[in-house]
Amino acid sequence: MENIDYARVFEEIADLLEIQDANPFRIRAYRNAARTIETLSQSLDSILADEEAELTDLPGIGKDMAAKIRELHETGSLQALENLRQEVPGGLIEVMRIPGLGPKRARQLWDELEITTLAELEVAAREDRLESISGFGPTLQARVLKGIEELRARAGRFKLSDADIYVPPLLKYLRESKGVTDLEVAGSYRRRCETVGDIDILVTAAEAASIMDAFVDYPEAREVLARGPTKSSIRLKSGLQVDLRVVERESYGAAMVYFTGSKAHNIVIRGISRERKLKINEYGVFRGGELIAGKTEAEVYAAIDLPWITPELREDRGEVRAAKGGKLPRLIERGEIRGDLQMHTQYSDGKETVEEMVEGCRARGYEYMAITDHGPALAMTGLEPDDFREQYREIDEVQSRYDDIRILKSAEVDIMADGTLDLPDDLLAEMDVIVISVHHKFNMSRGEMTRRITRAMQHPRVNILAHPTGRLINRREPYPVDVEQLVKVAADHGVMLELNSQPDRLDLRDFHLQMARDAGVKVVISTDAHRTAELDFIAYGVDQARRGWLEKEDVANTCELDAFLELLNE
Ligand code: DGT
Ligand code: CA
Ligand code: CA
Ligand code: ZN
Repeated sequence: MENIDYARVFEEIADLLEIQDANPFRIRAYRNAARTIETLSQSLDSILADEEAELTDLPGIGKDMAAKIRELHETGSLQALENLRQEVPGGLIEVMRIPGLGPKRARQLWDELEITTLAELEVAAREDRLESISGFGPTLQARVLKGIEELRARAGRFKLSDADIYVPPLLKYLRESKGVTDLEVAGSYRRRCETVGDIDILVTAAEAASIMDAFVDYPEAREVLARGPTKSSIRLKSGLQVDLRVVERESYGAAMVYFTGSKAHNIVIRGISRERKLKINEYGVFRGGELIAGKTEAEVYAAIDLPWITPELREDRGEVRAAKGGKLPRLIERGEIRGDLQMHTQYSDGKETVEEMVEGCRARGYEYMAITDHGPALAMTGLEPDDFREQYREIDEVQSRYDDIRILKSAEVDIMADGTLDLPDDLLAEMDVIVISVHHKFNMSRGEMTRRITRAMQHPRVNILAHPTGRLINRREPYPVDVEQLVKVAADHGVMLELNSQPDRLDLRDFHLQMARDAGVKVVISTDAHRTAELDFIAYGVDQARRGWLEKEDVANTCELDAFLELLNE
């Protein structure tokens, strides 16, 4: 089992307990355990294999949790979960995840309307029956319907970071099987899309049948959806679907181009082929019946007079025109990032200390970093001005011991509903860099929200607008906001826009980044790390930046420290 599979079990228990209105401490214990497991750098299976290792040494894992982990490891299931599943209808978990609902309301729907599935919830909402329950009303009912629709629209897509858990072990397994020559992933996964519908793998092999056997026998497969001589499909236990195609060596490049897509990109290059009286498909480029290219991608593009195009750009957003004109961007690379400009510590909702975060950034070779704990508007965890001053003294102290990294004093300042900031100007004046963002009151009109944010951006000390649209992939739509207007105000007032690298944020999105770049607005790629391990999320940010056509020059935190500080003062 992967760590995330263990974590999912504990999350499910916590959800079910919450619907049952169980003791909050018990619920929290399961959630803490899930979080610990999810972010371990070592696999639980390998820890369990080690006689010496003690699970209870892990944070949030007591005796009881350790026993449950062992039970899961040994039996593949958990009695406690099975019992709960008997007691609570499984569909209520989905019901509870609809925005505006939650465990308490899911419980109410169950008690009062006997709703146990999304389908039943939808019928009840369409028949106006939710309004009759206390605490519900027409607004909530409309919101529930919208939530169900949104859920359906994105059903089945995996976040790229989740696919990244399941794909590498499968590739390793396949590469170790007999007779494999080339093996690569194509499709949206190769283009580094923020979510993937399924995984497309291409293989060349001495013997197609034996690689197909290995594929359908993959121990992590839940079911075999199709099995053929050159194409098979499986569904993994995680629910992720994988297609595997075996192709001839002389067609490998053509198949990579075709199955990498996107569909829209393929259509454009097919048009170009036609202009040249050529035919292009997954087998190659043909003049009449003669194969003129197919072995490598470069050869295929060259046959239609194009340079090789990076997969991240293959979205029909101008890449073929740019390729023709020799104007393809030289995309940013991960190694060019010199600092991380958003992260949290134990002062607010982060899990590690200032010093630990500094060590994490040094380990990644950064020259600068900003500690950006939340301001007071963030309920429960936000800091008051005095807390920031205390933290800044600690930063001075830590800084005095390191001369290879600059620790910038900062805050993630909340934008209030009226566009003012949740921290006073005298404190802002003590900061090296100021990051602002919206964390509450999302239900505004597009015009109001845009005015709110642009007003905050015009505060003379503000440097960076963080996660500008507030969306959470697969969980929350962006708040209504005019991103074009944000880009314009950013250009006019020298504000940088953040690309937040949290795999469920990736905000701004790729096409917004392209918009920012075209307007000459600098982008900052930050991780918003809440622990040092999350500093590695930068890879997801860089992937999306590449999809947004960004070059080194477009990204402020590729600058050396002095140049970056100069940008802040512009
Ligand atoms: P996904 O799986 O929804 O995240 O997105 P993709 O891009 O991986 O799409 P998928 O798995 O349906 O197909 C893989 C690639 O195969 C796709 O990017 C382009 C190519 N392809 C599939 N169907 C067609 C088609 O009808 N026409 C063309 N031109 N290409 C296609
Ligand atoms: Ca796919
Ligand atoms: Ca596919
Ligand atoms: Zn934040």
